[in-house]
Amino acid sequence: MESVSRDFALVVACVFVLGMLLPVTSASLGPGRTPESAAAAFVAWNAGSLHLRSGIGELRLAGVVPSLTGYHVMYQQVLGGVPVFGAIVNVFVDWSMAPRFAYSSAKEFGTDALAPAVPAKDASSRFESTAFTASEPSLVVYPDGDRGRLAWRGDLESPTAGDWTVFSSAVDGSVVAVLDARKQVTGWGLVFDPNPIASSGNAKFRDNGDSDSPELGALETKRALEGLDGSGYLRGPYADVQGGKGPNAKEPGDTFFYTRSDERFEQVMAYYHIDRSMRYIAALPSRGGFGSLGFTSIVDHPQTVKVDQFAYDNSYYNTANHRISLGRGGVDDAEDADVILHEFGHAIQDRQVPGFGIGHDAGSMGEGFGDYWAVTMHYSTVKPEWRPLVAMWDATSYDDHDPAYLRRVDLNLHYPEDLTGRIHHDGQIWSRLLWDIHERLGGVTADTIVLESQSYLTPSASFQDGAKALLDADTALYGGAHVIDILEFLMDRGLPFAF
Ligand SMILES: [Ca+2]
Ligand SMILES: [Ca+2]
Ligand SMILES: [Ca+2]
Ligand SMILES: [Zn+2]
Repeated sequence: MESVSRDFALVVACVFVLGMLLPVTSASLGPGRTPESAAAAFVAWNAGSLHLRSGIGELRLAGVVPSLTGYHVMYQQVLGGVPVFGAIVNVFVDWSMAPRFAYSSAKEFGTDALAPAVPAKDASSRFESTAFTASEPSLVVYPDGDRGRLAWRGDLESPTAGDWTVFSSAVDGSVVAVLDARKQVTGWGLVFDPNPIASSGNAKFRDNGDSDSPELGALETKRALEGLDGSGYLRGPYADVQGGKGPNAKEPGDTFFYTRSDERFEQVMAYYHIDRSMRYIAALPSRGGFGSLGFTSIVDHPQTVKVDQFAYDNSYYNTANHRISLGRGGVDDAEDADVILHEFGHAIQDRQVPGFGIGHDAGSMGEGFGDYWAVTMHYSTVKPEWRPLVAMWDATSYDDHDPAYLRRVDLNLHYPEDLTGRIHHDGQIWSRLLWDIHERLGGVTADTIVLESQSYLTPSASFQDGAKALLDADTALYGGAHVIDILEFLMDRGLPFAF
């Protein structure tokens, strides 16, 4: 009984049943027929086209679900006593008890030997050695391309790191598949990416009091908003966005199409760009496969963001309440992804080393990393000569350069003589170091080293600590393959380092 109800839950959760319409077969089934008997007869007639080598013999009744038009008799495919994950035959039986058609995702494929070489207790201890609580392992055939792999299935839960269904080979213990067990919806929104000036390559745009224009409207680009929780709000596993002076965006259909004069546009900006950063970090190549936690501390809970919070032109991350607050002075700060991502940079560091940023050096590295993070995230959408420039749109309200920018990561500043004591300025020594590493090693490798290095530090780390951490991270991650490059760039900046 237990296994029947579990399999039935699987039917409901199954997201990849393949549609396949079979020809209607008429039948006279006689009196006393039930949905089950009608469906069983239908399966017997159509075993070949349902991909059932052994006909009804490889199906186990999973449940009968009524709908407006009849009954849906669902079977779980079972090979050698082992259920095939997601392999369901769903037979439609109308109100007159005539079976009409079926949808089948049954598999006709070769499988591993159907007796596990890895015992259940080994799979169990493996699942439980992670940061999760795990269900008892259950044996399944996991469809892997055109082959069925015998696997232990574990349903893993964590209050902070999500819920996952993991399939571990019952032949050799390797990871076969990891599925996100949370049901989420993908919505759509209009955003600047990263901002109208950098994305268009045209420096002429101005705020004009937050007004819409056809040219700016053309740069409001449709993007998928992933992971929405289905509440209609801009909430998901990685971002939780709230408005300032007006209401929180709420769209029951998860379509968030606003123009920049509507403050909900800024809310969509915050959701999209933080969610995108989180997904990027979560997907960085992890070493060691499942069970190695990667940058879990960064991505394991949503970042709260409040946009359009105050009328003055500032934004900040607060290490006490862990929130990002963005102002609406001049260009609304959340209309420029660089500003959002700079603040998110502070959040990343706080998630790695709580309270990071005490004192001049750590403060400067925090500002430099925030600028670097904005740049590495906008890199692919901005023309090369403007990539090092941060917040080109927000800066049109207060900067006289042509084009305007808040800061840049490619200045030739030198330690210690170019220090001013102001961390936003001095952070440009650090961001230039990171930029050079990025340009030499490429974004993914540089970002991985930089993020990993930050995990080693204390909240009041010195430049020398930060430099050593970069070298330590490269040694741990890549066997020191890039140590010579990093040393070269440290010397270019005059930054102190020691092994
Ligand atoms: Ca706006
Ligand atoms: Ca602003
Ligand atoms: Ca404004
Ligand atoms: Zn900052």
